[in-house]
Amino acid sequence: MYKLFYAPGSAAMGVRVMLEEIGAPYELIETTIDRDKPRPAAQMAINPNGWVPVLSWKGGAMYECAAITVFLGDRHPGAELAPAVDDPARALYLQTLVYFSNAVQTAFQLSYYPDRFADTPAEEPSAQRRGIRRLSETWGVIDDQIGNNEWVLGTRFSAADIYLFMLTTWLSPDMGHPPPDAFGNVGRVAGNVAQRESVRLVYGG
Ligand SMILES: N[C@@H](CCC(=O)N[C@@H](CS)C(=O)NCC(=O)O)C(=O)O
Repeated sequence: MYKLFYAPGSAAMGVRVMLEEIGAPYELIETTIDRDKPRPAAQMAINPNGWVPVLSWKGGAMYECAAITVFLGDRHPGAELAPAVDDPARALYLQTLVYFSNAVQTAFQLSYYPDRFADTPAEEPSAQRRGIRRLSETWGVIDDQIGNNEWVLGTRFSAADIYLFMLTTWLSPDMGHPPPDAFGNVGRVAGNVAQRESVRLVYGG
Protein backbone atom coordinates (compact mmCIF):
# COMPACT_ATOMS: atom_id res chain seq x y z
CA MET A 1 0.00 0.00 0.00
CA TYR A 2 1.42 3.35 -1.07
CA LYS A 3 0.70 6.59 0.75
CA LEU A 4 0.70 9.72 -1.39
CA PHE A 5 0.65 13.19 0.14
CA TYR A 6 -1.79 14.87 -2.15
CA ALA A 7 -3.10 18.31 -3.06
CA PRO A 8 -5.41 18.93 -6.02
CA GLY A 9 -3.77 20.79 -8.90
CA SER A 10 -0.28 19.75 -7.79
CA ALA A 11 2.40 17.45 -9.18
CA ALA A 12 0.98 14.72 -6.92
CA MET A 13 -1.75 14.27 -9.53
CA GLY A 14 0.66 12.76 -12.05
CA VAL A 15 1.92 10.28 -9.47
CA ARG A 16 -1.66 9.35 -8.67
CA VAL A 17 -2.33 8.71 -12.38
CA MET A 18 0.69 6.38 -12.38
CA LEU A 19 -0.63 4.49 -9.35
CA GLU A 20 -3.97 4.10 -11.14
CA GLU A 21 -2.24 2.83 -14.29
CA ILE A 22 -0.24 0.37 -12.18
CA GLY A 23 -3.33 -0.75 -10.29
CA ALA A 24 -1.47 -0.49 -6.98
CA PRO A 25 -3.44 0.09 -3.79
CA TYR A 26 -2.80 3.57 -2.43
CA GLU A 27 -4.04 6.02 0.17
CA LEU A 28 -4.17 9.77 -0.41
CA ILE A 29 -3.07 11.89 2.53
CA GLU A 30 -4.51 15.35 2.26
CA THR A 31 -2.06 18.23 2.34
CA THR A 32 -1.84 21.70 0.84
CA ILE A 33 0.33 23.74 -1.51
CA ASP A 34 -0.94 26.96 0.04
CA ARG A 35 2.20 28.60 1.37
CA ASP A 36 0.35 30.04 4.36
CA LYS A 37 -1.01 26.70 5.56
CA PRO A 38 0.90 24.12 7.59
CA ARG A 39 1.84 20.73 6.13
CA PRO A 40 1.33 17.45 8.03
CA ALA A 41 4.33 16.66 10.24
CA ALA A 42 4.72 13.28 8.51
CA GLN A 43 5.12 15.04 5.14
CA MET A 44 7.69 17.50 6.51
CA ALA A 45 9.65 14.62 8.07
CA ILE A 46 10.12 13.13 4.59
CA ASN A 47 10.39 16.36 2.58
CA PRO A 48 11.47 19.39 4.62
CA ASN A 49 10.83 21.60 1.56
CA GLY A 50 7.11 21.20 2.17
CA TRP A 51 6.46 20.24 -1.46
CA VAL A 52 4.38 17.49 -2.94
CA PRO A 53 4.49 14.85 -4.26
CA VAL A 54 5.74 12.76 -1.38
CA LEU A 55 5.34 8.99 -1.58
CA SER A 56 5.80 6.42 1.16
CA TRP A 57 5.44 2.66 1.29
CA LYS A 58 6.32 -0.15 3.66
CA GLY A 59 10.03 0.29 4.13
CA GLY A 60 10.67 3.58 2.37
CA ALA A 61 9.69 7.10 1.35
CA MET A 62 10.81 9.67 -1.21
CA TYR A 63 10.07 12.98 -2.88
CA GLU A 64 10.81 14.68 -6.25
CA CYS A 65 8.26 13.95 -8.93
CA ALA A 66 10.67 12.78 -11.65
CA ALA A 67 12.45 10.44 -9.22
CA ILE A 68 9.12 8.99 -8.04
CA THR A 69 8.11 8.53 -11.69
CA VAL A 70 11.27 6.54 -12.45
CA PHE A 71 10.95 4.58 -9.20
CA LEU A 72 7.34 3.51 -9.76
CA GLY A 73 7.85 2.72 -13.45
CA ASP A 74 10.77 0.44 -12.63
CA ARG A 75 9.15 -1.13 -9.59
CA HIS A 76 6.07 -2.15 -11.59
CA PRO A 77 7.38 -3.26 -15.00
CA GLY A 78 4.12 -5.09 -15.73
CA ALA A 79 2.38 -1.72 -16.16
CA GLU A 80 4.73 -0.93 -19.07
CA LEU A 81 5.10 2.72 -18.12
CA ALA A 82 8.90 2.78 -18.44
CA PRO A 83 11.42 1.37 -20.90
CA ALA A 84 13.66 -1.18 -19.18
CA VAL A 85 17.27 -0.30 -18.36
CA ASP A 86 18.58 -2.01 -21.52
CA ASP A 87 15.84 -0.66 -23.82
CA PRO A 88 17.14 1.91 -26.37
CA ALA A 89 14.19 4.18 -25.51
CA ARG A 90 15.45 4.45 -21.92
CA ALA A 91 17.77 7.35 -22.77
CA LEU A 92 15.02 9.56 -24.22
CA TYR A 93 12.71 8.59 -21.36
CA LEU A 94 15.18 9.69 -18.67
CA GLN A 95 16.29 12.77 -20.60
CA THR A 96 12.71 13.96 -21.00
CA LEU A 97 11.73 13.38 -17.37
CA VAL A 98 14.77 15.25 -16.09
CA TYR A 99 14.19 18.09 -18.56
CA PHE A 100 10.57 18.35 -17.44
CA SER A 101 11.73 18.54 -13.84
CA ASN A 102 14.66 20.94 -14.13
CA ALA A 103 13.74 23.13 -17.10
CA VAL A 104 9.97 23.18 -17.65
CA GLN A 105 9.07 23.04 -13.95
CA THR A 106 11.63 25.71 -13.14
CA ALA A 107 10.00 27.98 -15.71
CA PHE A 108 6.64 27.37 -13.99
CA GLN A 109 8.23 28.17 -10.63
CA LEU A 110 9.57 31.49 -11.92
CA SER A 111 6.08 32.36 -13.02
CA TYR A 112 4.17 31.09 -9.98
CA TYR A 113 6.74 31.90 -7.26
CA PRO A 114 8.79 34.87 -8.53
CA ASP A 115 9.70 35.87 -4.95
CA ARG A 116 11.90 32.77 -4.73
CA PHE A 117 14.02 34.04 -7.62
CA ALA A 118 14.12 37.81 -7.04
CA ASP A 119 16.15 39.67 -4.42
CA THR A 120 13.56 42.37 -3.88
CA PRO A 121 9.78 42.65 -4.47
CA ALA A 122 10.52 45.26 -7.16
CA GLU A 123 12.40 42.62 -9.16
CA GLU A 124 9.67 40.00 -8.98
CA PRO A 125 7.75 41.11 -12.09
CA SER A 126 10.96 40.76 -14.09
CA ALA A 127 11.51 37.21 -12.81
CA GLN A 128 7.89 36.41 -13.59
CA ARG A 129 8.15 37.77 -17.14
CA ARG A 130 11.31 35.77 -17.69
CA GLY A 131 9.53 32.65 -16.44
CA ILE A 132 6.75 33.13 -18.96
CA ARG A 133 9.28 33.49 -21.77
CA ARG A 134 11.15 30.48 -20.44
CA LEU A 135 7.92 28.45 -20.59
CA SER A 136 7.71 29.16 -24.32
CA GLU A 137 11.36 28.26 -24.83
CA THR A 138 11.24 24.98 -22.92
CA TRP A 139 7.87 23.82 -24.29
CA GLY A 140 9.20 24.66 -27.74
CA VAL A 141 12.10 22.26 -27.21
CA ILE A 142 9.70 19.49 -26.17
CA ASP A 143 7.37 20.24 -29.08
CA ASP A 144 10.24 19.89 -31.56
CA GLN A 145 11.41 16.72 -29.84
CA ILE A 146 7.97 15.09 -30.19
CA GLY A 147 7.61 16.02 -33.87
CA ASN A 148 4.91 13.92 -35.52
CA ASN A 149 5.03 11.18 -32.91
CA GLU A 150 1.94 9.94 -31.12
CA TRP A 151 3.69 9.80 -27.75
CA VAL A 152 6.85 11.24 -26.18
CA LEU A 153 8.70 7.97 -26.90
CA GLY A 154 7.25 7.58 -30.38
CA THR A 155 4.76 4.75 -30.76
CA ARG A 156 4.56 3.67 -27.12
CA PHE A 157 2.79 5.31 -24.20
CA SER A 158 4.92 5.86 -21.08
CA ALA A 159 5.01 7.70 -17.78
CA ALA A 160 6.69 10.59 -19.65
CA ASP A 161 3.32 11.21 -21.35
CA ILE A 162 1.57 11.35 -17.98
CA TYR A 163 4.17 13.85 -16.78
CA LEU A 164 3.73 15.94 -19.93
CA PHE A 165 -0.05 15.99 -19.49
CA MET A 166 0.26 17.08 -15.87
CA LEU A 167 2.58 19.95 -16.81
CA THR A 168 0.21 21.18 -19.52
CA THR A 169 -2.55 21.53 -16.92
CA TRP A 170 -0.45 24.22 -15.22
CA LEU A 171 -0.36 26.45 -18.31
CA SER A 172 -2.54 29.42 -17.51
CA PRO A 173 -3.24 31.89 -20.33
CA ASP A 174 -4.73 34.16 -17.62
CA MET A 175 -1.21 34.49 -16.23
CA GLY A 176 0.23 35.24 -19.66
CA HIS A 177 1.44 31.67 -20.25
CA PRO A 178 1.29 30.29 -23.76
CA PRO A 179 -1.81 28.07 -24.15
CA PRO A 180 -1.13 24.31 -24.55
CA ASP A 181 -2.34 24.44 -28.16
CA ALA A 182 0.42 26.95 -28.97
CA PHE A 183 2.56 23.79 -29.19
CA GLY A 184 0.70 21.53 -31.61
CA ASN A 185 2.68 18.36 -30.90
CA VAL A 186 2.52 18.80 -27.14
CA GLY A 187 -1.23 19.51 -27.41
CA ARG A 188 -1.75 16.35 -29.46
CA VAL A 189 0.08 14.13 -26.95
CA ALA A 190 -1.76 15.76 -24.03
CA GLY A 191 -5.06 15.14 -25.83
CA ASN A 192 -4.15 11.47 -26.24
CA VAL A 193 -3.27 11.18 -22.55
CA ALA A 194 -6.54 12.88 -21.54
CA GLN A 195 -8.50 9.95 -23.06
CA ARG A 196 -7.08 7.46 -20.59
CA GLU A 197 -9.38 6.16 -17.88
CA SER A 198 -6.75 6.79 -15.20
CA VAL A 199 -6.50 10.46 -16.20
CA ARG A 200 -10.27 10.90 -16.33
CA LEU A 201 -10.53 9.46 -12.83
CA VAL A 202 -7.84 11.72 -11.36
CA TYR A 203 -8.50 14.91 -13.32
CA GLY A 204 -12.24 14.48 -13.93
CA GLY A 205 -13.84 14.86 -17.34
N1 LIG B 1 11.05 19.62 -7.75
C1 LIG B 1 9.87 19.26 -7.03
C2 LIG B 1 8.91 20.45 -7.06
C3 LIG B 1 7.61 20.10 -6.42
C4 LIG B 1 6.70 21.32 -6.32
O1 LIG B 1 7.06 22.45 -6.65
N2 LIG B 1 5.50 21.05 -5.84
C5 LIG B 1 4.54 22.13 -5.69
C6 LIG B 1 3.16 21.71 -6.16
S1 LIG B 1 3.15 21.29 -7.86
C7 LIG B 1 4.41 22.47 -4.23
O2 LIG B 1 4.42 21.61 -3.39
N3 LIG B 1 4.29 23.77 -3.97
C8 LIG B 1 4.14 24.29 -2.66
C9 LIG B 1 5.27 25.19 -2.30
O3 LIG B 1 6.15 25.44 -3.15
O4 LIG B 1 5.27 25.65 -1.17
C10 LIG B 1 9.21 18.03 -7.69
O5 LIG B 1 9.28 17.92 -8.92
O6 LIG B 1 8.68 17.18 -6.96
